[in-house]
Amino acid sequence: MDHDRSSGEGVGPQEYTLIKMRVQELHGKLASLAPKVVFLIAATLRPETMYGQTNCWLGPDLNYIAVEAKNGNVYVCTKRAARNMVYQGMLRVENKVLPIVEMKGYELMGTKLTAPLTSYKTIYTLPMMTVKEDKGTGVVTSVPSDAPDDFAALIDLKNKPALREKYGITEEMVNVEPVPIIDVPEFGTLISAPSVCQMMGIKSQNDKEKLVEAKEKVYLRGFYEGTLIIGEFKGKKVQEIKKAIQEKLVKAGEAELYQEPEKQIISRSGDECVVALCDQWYLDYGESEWRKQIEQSLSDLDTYHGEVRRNFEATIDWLKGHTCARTYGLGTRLPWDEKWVIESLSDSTIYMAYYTCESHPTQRFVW
Ligand code: A2H
Repeated sequence: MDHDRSSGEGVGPQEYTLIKMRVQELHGKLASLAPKVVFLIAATLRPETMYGQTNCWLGPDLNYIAVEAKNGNVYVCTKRAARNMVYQGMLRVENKVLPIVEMKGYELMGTKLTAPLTSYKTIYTLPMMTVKEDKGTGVVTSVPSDAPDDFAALIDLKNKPALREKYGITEEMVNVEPVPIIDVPEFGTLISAPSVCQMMGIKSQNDKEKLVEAKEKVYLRGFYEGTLIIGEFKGKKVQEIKKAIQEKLVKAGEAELYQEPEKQIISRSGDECVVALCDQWYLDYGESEWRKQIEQSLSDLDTYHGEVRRNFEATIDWLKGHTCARTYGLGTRLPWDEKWVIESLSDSTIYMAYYTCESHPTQRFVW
């Protein structure tokens, strides 16, 4: 909780879609994993762009591990991502990271992968210098049509034979072109990221400041005004079908949902915090009968000011499941599940109703 943190107060969870990219042939450090099925799992916020994947980015100097997933497959990602996953029921062993193989990004370069939705039958792992170890899984799927970062890193590899050589990348591996997947009215039939990069004179992933500006232009327009021009959701607005594509991928076993703190959180005991999937009691403020009653009460109330009424209405609309119990601290035990203690602010909200019929006077005043 917020007051248990020494940094990262107010930081919430960020959900990513993990795209499962199947390793076609197990070589080098991955050879010992045979006959298991091995996936590089790429974290994306834009599952609707997966039709345009052309390659996969790894940080050449980052550390990666292979871990066993719940379904018996093997996942390759950073240790930090695996540490979040073991608390989200995604891996075979829970609450502890057990790497089967450890490797550097450069040891995985040029790996052949099969990725969902893209028209390229094989895509390759390639180096990108700006992949961060402390974000997502450290595996990034590349959609150069709609992500300026991806486009810039790809042209770097196409233009620089020495860079390719350093990581054992052949010309064939970078012989891919951005695929038009999203139509943005202002950009016409041009593909967003390449045309904005060209307009702004971006020639490499080192043009960092210009890339920040290019990304702002491309992402906002692509997300709010874009229409998909490929696949089964062709003709639909990106905003409307993002969730449907995510669900379709998850259902087909081609993706998983994963969460991590949106920024680093350090606990007061000095540990880096993770997002864990835990059992939790909720106050069901969204329950329709309760909601009807509270809306009726509000309409009978003189709020003296329209602003107050609007604030109430907005909160009633927004408030759904509210977590109300924790496993430690001061407070009253939850009567029907005694390992939980009612969180003090929730207690003040419900005790007027609850203690009218079920009284625990001695516990209530232990502070
Ligand atoms: B997105 P946020 Cl088409 N290092 O996926 C650097 N970048 C990373 C990363 C890491 N460790 N992990 C994920 N990412 C990228 C697709 C895409 C993305 C498109 C357009 C925009 C976009 C294809 N690349 O992201 O800092 C991944 O790229 C723009 C926000 O958590 C991921 O989604 O906001 C995005 O950054 C997550 O960035």
